[in-house]
Amino acid sequence: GNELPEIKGYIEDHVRSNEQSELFGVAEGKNVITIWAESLQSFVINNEVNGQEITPFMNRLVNDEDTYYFENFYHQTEQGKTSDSEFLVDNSLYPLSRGAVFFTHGQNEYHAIPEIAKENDYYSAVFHANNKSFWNRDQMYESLNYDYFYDQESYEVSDENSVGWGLKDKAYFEQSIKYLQTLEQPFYTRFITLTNHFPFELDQEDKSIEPYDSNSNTLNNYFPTVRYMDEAIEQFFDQLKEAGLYEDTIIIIMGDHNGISANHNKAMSQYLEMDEITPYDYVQLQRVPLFIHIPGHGNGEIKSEIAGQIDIKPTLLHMLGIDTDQDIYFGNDLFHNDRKGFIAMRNGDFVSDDYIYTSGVCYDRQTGEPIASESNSLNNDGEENACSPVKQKVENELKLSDNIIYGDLFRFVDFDEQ
Ligand code: GP9
Ligand code: MN
Repeated sequence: GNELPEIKGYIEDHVRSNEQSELFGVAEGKNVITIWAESLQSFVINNEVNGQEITPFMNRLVNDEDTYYFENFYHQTEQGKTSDSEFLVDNSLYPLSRGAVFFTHGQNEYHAIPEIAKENDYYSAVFHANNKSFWNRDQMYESLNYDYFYDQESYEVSDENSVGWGLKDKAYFEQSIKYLQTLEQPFYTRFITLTNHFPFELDQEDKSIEPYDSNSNTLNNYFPTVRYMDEAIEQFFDQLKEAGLYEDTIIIIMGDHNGISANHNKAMSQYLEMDEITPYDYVQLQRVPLFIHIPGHGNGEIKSEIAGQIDIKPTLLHMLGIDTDQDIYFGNDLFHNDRKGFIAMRNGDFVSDDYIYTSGVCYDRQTGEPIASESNSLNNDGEENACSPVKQKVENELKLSDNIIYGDLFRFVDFDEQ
């Protein structure tokens, strides 16, 4: 544990803010529902296919007075896909650059949201209609201190109500409500959807919009399944209202990671009416929606500052009125302005307030133009450019996070000491 002083020092100096967020305590004692919108990318929000809106419900939420929408929010996942996004959110630590930390370090000591929430009288549960051992969730959820996992066995799954990976989202939410109603309150919960998963299969009867027309069936079929998920989430909101759970609950909706890989860049450029998808564009396509919905709040707005999955833990805990002075994490509260100024991708690429760094090239974030292309290689000959100072910070931060995981360092931390 002799790396801990350096890690704590880094967090004091570069991550933690002394400013209290403007929303500190706004959701104190309220229930929390987080909805993992499978493979949802931001490019579909307020967009159309074949002249049809793709996500009418979420589009309304963007401008809803009780909702904050983060339009420059990035996923930071790697090979662990959904499980990496869960890891990022609950711990505000980075997943690993290879493999899935849910598998490789499922028995580590963590200090995740469920544990902290429990100290504040919260009950925690995950709802996901897949096999409980997928991504080693059954083990990892114990390490993260979840109270209960409503896995596939909690659901009635039949040929009629399933497609692709399993239970359709609408049936999934419908069947979840009865469990949710029995939970001790306040609760912290996660709902992980499944229908909008590659290869984006959907029964004809569930298609409210037509597929796109390009050489990529993946991209083509993505749009109707995204719409289906949008409808399922809308229904869930209605069901929460009917169940009397809506008023006392804040709802976070987040895309877990991209659904359309670089293999479909040609079709994507056709859809977006661009000449090509450059490496800069591809980074921008890693934006996923983040909505924070606070019923009755009234001050919601569209937030444009850069943000990432690493930021959710401090943001949410502060909204619940839980201070994080003794905690160890790498994200920033999205409701104060005193932030690090960069979002690190797990492969070392990053987005900063001013630049986007990818494939060894430094781009202007606003224009997408490469900067100082003559001396743009950071790695090969060590030349400096505008991205270099942030690149060093990103590498250091990823290393410190890795050290925590590889060394299982939270075994040596007493998070309650004053
Ligand atoms: C599986 C679901 C999808 O349970 O979370 O996983 P993914 O392939 O997106 O990581
Ligand atoms: Mn996923």
